[in-house]
Amino acid sequence: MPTKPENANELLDVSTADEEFLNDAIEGLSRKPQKTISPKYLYDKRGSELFDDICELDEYYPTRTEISIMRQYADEMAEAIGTEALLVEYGSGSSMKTGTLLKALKNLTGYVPMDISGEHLEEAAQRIAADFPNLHVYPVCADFTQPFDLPPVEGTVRRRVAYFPGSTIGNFTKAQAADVLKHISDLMGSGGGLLIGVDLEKDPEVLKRAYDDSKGVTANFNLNLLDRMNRELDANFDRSAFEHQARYNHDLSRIEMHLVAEKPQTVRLDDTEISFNTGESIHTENSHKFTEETFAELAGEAGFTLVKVWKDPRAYFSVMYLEVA
Ligand code: AVJ
Repeated sequence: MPTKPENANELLDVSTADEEFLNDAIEGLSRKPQKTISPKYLYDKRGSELFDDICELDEYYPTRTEISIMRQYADEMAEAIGTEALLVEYGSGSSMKTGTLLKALKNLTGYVPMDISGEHLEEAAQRIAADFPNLHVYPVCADFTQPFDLPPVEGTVRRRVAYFPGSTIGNFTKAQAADVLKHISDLMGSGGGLLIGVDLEKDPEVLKRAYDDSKGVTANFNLNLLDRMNRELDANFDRSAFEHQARYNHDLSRIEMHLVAEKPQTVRLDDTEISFNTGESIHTENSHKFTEETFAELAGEAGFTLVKVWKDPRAYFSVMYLEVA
């Protein structure tokens, strides 16, 4: 790891992972009729690496489409955000999208990358600090589904703006998303902003290919959760007895990822036994898709007003700018 640039501040770690992981896993896998587990547990170091691989896949259009929108409209976004802003990124900023936005923003007061994966965050924060030597970087390791405080920053902050790329908001149920958006609007405060990536509704066949790619990278990303529970929770999942599935739920406009048991089996988690019938699944992730109207309505409940929307020519993906009244 290169020497740490002096404009990269110490990582603030407020996450309480291990015992929480075990309790959440036992609680979720004991649920009837549908076993579930939070998608946040997909993102250990291996999971984050596999997700980076997913972003390179032909079938997985969101990342490259969002990057093309950022490249085309970053100046307009910077115009909407204005000067002397504090940019708080929900996610560690490892993506090119962040660099494109940081280049366009006019005399940004500071940048706060925030992620649940401390290792991933530290690397990304130091890279950003090296690429933008005049930018104060304040990495925060936190779980953004819970309220958290921002670190003290140097300089004048005229406006706090949250940056939430990747349509990660789509991973939450509507109720959870409304809570997260409320946390964001509370933290950004009156006059604050939100620049967010929102994946749009489209042909379910396109979506199923994007979440079940021909190379099996997404399958590995999903199955990695079983490896992680074996590694960190001393479980004894037989990965080869589970199959990855991506299902489109029309009523809820979402893709659902499942790990389906291919035979009856019993798995041990600590001193708890979890049994699976053939075909029974663990629901591991949702990816909700929106229209401008459905997202504006959801964000409106959290106090946001839609200001501007940028889309790609196929209207596959959008980046929206909203403000807190
Ligand atoms: C990072 C949450 C936006 O839901 O599209 C990619 C994660 N899951 N392939 C998404 C993901 C399967 C991705 N997000």
